[in-house]
Amino acid sequence: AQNINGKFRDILSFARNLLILLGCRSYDKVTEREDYKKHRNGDSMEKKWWKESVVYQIYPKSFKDSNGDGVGDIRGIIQKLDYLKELGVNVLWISPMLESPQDDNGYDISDYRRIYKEYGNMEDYEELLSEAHKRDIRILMDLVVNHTSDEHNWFVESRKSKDNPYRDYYIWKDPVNGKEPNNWGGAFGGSAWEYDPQTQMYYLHLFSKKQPDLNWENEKVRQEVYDMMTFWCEKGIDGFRMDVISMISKDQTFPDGEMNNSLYGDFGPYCVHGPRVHEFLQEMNREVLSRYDIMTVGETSGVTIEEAQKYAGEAGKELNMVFQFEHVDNGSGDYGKWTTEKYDFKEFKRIMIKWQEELQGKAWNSLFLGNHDQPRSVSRFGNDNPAYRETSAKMLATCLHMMQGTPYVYQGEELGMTNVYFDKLEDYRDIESINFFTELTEAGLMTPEYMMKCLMLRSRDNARTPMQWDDSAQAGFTDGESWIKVNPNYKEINAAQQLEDPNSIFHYYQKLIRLRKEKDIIVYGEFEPIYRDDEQIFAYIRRQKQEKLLTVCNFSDKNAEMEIPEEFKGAECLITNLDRTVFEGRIVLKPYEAFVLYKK
Ligand code: TEU
Ligand code: CA
Repeated sequence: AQNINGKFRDILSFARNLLILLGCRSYDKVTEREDYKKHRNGDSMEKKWWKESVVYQIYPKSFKDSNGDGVGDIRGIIQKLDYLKELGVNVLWISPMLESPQDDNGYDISDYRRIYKEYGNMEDYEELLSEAHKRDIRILMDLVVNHTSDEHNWFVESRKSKDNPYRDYYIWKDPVNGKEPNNWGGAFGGSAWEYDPQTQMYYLHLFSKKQPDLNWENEKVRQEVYDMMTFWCEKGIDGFRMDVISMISKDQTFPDGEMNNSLYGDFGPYCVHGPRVHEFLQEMNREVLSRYDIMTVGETSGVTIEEAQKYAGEAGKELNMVFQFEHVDNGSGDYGKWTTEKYDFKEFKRIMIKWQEELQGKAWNSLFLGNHDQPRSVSRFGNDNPAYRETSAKMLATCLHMMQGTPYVYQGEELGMTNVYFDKLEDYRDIESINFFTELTEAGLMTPEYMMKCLMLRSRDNARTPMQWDDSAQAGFTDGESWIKVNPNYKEINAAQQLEDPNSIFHYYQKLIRLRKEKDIIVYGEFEPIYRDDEQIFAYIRRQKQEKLLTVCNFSDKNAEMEIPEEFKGAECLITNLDRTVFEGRIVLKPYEAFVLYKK
């Protein structure tokens, strides 16, 4: 069967090349393809559409509900494509919309070729693709192939018997001394092993017990994944965001992990950047990715600079880029993210500079401060006190969008949406938050009061409250009962109000995105930090031939003094979040002040 599939893909690829040669595909597709091949063959830091892009992440459940059932859906996204076009983004990463029991809001897929019924159907998805493409907006699918749902047919079969043909699609182990095969803890609390009485064995699930890990050692599993990816590429999707792709290869000895303060052992050293991960991704590239001019970004929690150069090296043998998480994992405590510790600005700056300096010319950066797993960026890294919220949100955007790499805007970040700070457990929906509240308080490791404070600051639900479209009931997200409460500040913070206000955060993002399109230096310029050890200011210069760009950001709620470098005398101010007019000599920055100077 594998052989036939491989042959099928070869025929497909030959036919597509023939069509291109016969000019049946538009010219730009051909150039992109040639262009892409050049990149794939490891040419230098060449120009690529995905390097010049700005990506907008949509969490479909919370974006826009079109049929009043309180859950976002595909038709709701279609309704908002013009809003996204207005913002200026040109790629959408949409969190999973495939069939799922929603144990982890869609990151538990039970059918890779069917749209989740509450989001719509295949026709809706095809209409979304064509409507987006009409607006020159590309769409990335969220590829979740480290695990499936336990309701996927493969797992339903696999758990039936030890000799079922699907048994080895998953990772099954015998009990050891009547207990779990090792001490690994799951990322959502509890053991990473679930006992299945039907065959009296344990299966591995690094996430929830309804998310059994696929066995990537099994070539049949890999073939199934490549066939499914080809199916979606043939439908015209423009790429993949790859969920926890750094975890697909496990150390086959499955040894116990370090306890480091928690109730279970750490699986990280044995499941992240495992022994065959690059072999598998190079195979995926040969079998699927290299046959299409698509964009790929790997979610590689725990990635280092060295690993990133393998996953996303300019040679293009694996992926185009990866997400690193050092900057958002900064400030973790004994129980990981469950702490009330504020992040450390100097450490944040050191990490961001490291990734800029050590990847440039070797691999491509993804730039983000927020996503569906992180607290709202203005609450975490800025200041959501009404006096500073807008200025600090614009400052954070300036700092991120003037760097080298592809910027990612998380839905609502362009409005300066804030954490919701739910103070009742029943308002939470996220499996990770609810499981850890129970686990850490029942084990007596945290008081319920302290853990509630941690949830209010760090729960993923802070990023999952409905998008705030206007000041009507439920923020214009739904005219039904929303699956999760709307943030009460929607009356002050919403898209309608900001579209009317030329000085809104929305229009500031729109200008930053436009600058990236207009000025090559923002995409391809060399990165050079200045004020490296300053405790308040994050400043850096971008250089390209005789052009230069200076970005200055005051990350503090205090004034900050600095000297504008002489070489920027007479420079043009491209954008600023306050009303400064003098950009020379010694200046005093106001709290959260940011600006960008440009000189040819
Ligand atoms: O997240 C992987 C991951 O590491 C998460 O545990 C995340 O970093 C953590 O929750 C932050 O506290 C991916 C998806 O982005 C996430 O939504 C899924 O829950 C997870 O994989 C399992 O698919
Ligand atoms: Ca709906």
